[in-house]
Amino acid sequence: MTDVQRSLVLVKPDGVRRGLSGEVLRRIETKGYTLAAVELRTATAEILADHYAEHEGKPFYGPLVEFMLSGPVLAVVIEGERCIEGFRALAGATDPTVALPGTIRGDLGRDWGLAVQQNIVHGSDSPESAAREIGIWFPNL
Ligand code: RTP
Ligand code: MG
Repeated sequence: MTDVQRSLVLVKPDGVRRGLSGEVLRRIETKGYTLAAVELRTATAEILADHYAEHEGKPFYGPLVEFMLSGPVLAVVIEGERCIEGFRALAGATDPTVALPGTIRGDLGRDWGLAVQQNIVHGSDSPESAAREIGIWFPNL
């Protein structure tokens, strides 16, 4: 049964700073997903309050928002059959130290001893999250 999805991917400020935007896009495209939108932009406190509403109140929330404001992000909408789950598999585990080799976080990330896990990418975790997050970052899409 066909289940074409869209997912919101962000190359986070650490990924953009380290010049990994192209590498992330390459992995998305070689997996076979298509790019529906790509835009380099700087987040705002308002956007992040919406985007990370589920994490408000957690100990890492403040450092996470500060990190996400520390430089531009590459906001991307990808499209393809089961791409939400598929991109999460490409990204690997949240903690880059234990993310499996072969994944974006496992191959390209590590612990830098900083206040929050800097793990290169974000990917929507469900169809509901994807619709909500695409609406936040690309309201005209
Ligand atoms: P993402 O939302 O970025 O795709 O990552 P995720 O689903 O794997 O992780 P999530 O639980 O949604 O957490 C969002 C982001 O917050 C930072 N984080 N740091 N204990 C920590 O230091 C910690 N826990 C979460 C990470 O940047 C994580 O991706
Ligand atoms: Mg998440």
